[in-house]
Amino acid sequence: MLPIQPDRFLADLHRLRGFGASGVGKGVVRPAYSDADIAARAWLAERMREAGLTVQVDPVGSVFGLAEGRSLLVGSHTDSQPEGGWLDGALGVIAGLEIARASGEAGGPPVSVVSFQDEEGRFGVTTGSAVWSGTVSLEEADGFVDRDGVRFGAARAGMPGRSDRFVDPARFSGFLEMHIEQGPVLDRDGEVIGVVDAIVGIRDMAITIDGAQNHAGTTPMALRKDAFQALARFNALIAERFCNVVTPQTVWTIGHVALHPNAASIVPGRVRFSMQWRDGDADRLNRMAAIVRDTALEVAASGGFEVGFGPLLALEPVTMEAGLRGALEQAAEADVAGRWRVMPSGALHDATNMARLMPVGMLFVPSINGISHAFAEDTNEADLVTGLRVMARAVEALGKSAHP
Ligand code: HGY
Ligand code: MN
Ligand code: MN
Repeated sequence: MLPIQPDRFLADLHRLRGFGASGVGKGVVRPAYSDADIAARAWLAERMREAGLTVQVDPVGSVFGLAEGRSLLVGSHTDSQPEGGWLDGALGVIAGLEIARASGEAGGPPVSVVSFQDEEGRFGVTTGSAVWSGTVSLEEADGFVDRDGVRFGAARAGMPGRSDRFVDPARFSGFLEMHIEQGPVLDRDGEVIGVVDAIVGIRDMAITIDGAQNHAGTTPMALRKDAFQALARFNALIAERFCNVVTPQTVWTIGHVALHPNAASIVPGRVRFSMQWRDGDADRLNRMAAIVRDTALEVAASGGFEVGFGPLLALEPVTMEAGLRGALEQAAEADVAGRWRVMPSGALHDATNMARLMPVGMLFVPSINGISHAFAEDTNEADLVTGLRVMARAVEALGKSAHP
């Protein structure tokens, strides 16, 4: 067994939490390219150097700690949602760091580590790994804007120490990502490990509806073009129309709404909102896209509104590679027989993009009460360590089998 040190791993996880600690529970506020994110990445790069890895920060700010020669790549992301937990992404990066460190100390298989940039989609969806994998071109990504109108191109220019070269994916034999489940299944059923078989796909698009801003006291109801009412109608209609298409596993979310000018005595003239939907079936995602567009256009036409669509960001569902999945399953069975399961991921991960470049495998540990993308996100430390052990076993076994 690789000589992983659980105390060192947990101490580093807690140190990383210190960058952007929210003050509420173990929450963090560390969005991509924020001061806290940049400081956390500098700290991480130092830990990688101490572990004997060569640091390369790629053009978008993803931080790689490279082992010599051909290696497995292990990691995730260290940016957070605007309100996030301490483990989403951070767990996979620090697990990778500990495994690379332990393997280096024991003369085990070479292991490289990565923290991808903007996994949480301040600008897009898994932007750093999407650009590296070619899912999105750098030119296209540079045009993405966040909810405050900042461009990705401008934000990445503020990330210090960037190389002008991307890392060559051919140097890696595969990508392993450990993550919290972010859902209720393992916690509810008293299991400690999930081996992922597939990751759902996603579609995400900003929609703008323009009506007419006017006085809230004098404008008769029949003469209004109220952008909020248009959004409310759109929301009700898509819920009805999706019924014919979705399964109980399909999800959709309007998570960000910017109403203009957002004042009690003004009929709102404009709304910009996010429309996101996720499912394991690409065809269903595309049928939902047609419903979204048609419904928005219909609402606009019937009420005299203008509608605008932002770029449709799309990631297809992916399956995990059989060899890496098998290694994780065997490691789970050896460590926690009867207390693990195979399961899909309803959350997105950098592994989705990595599947375009190399074999990928993913491991979950439980989320207490299934909470994530919230300050209350947490996992028992014993479960974090179990995940680390299972991952280390798999890495060691893959090293022995000379995973191609
Ligand atoms: O939204 C997601 O699934 C991921 O956490 N960014
Ligand atoms: Mn994550
Ligand atoms: Mn997340």
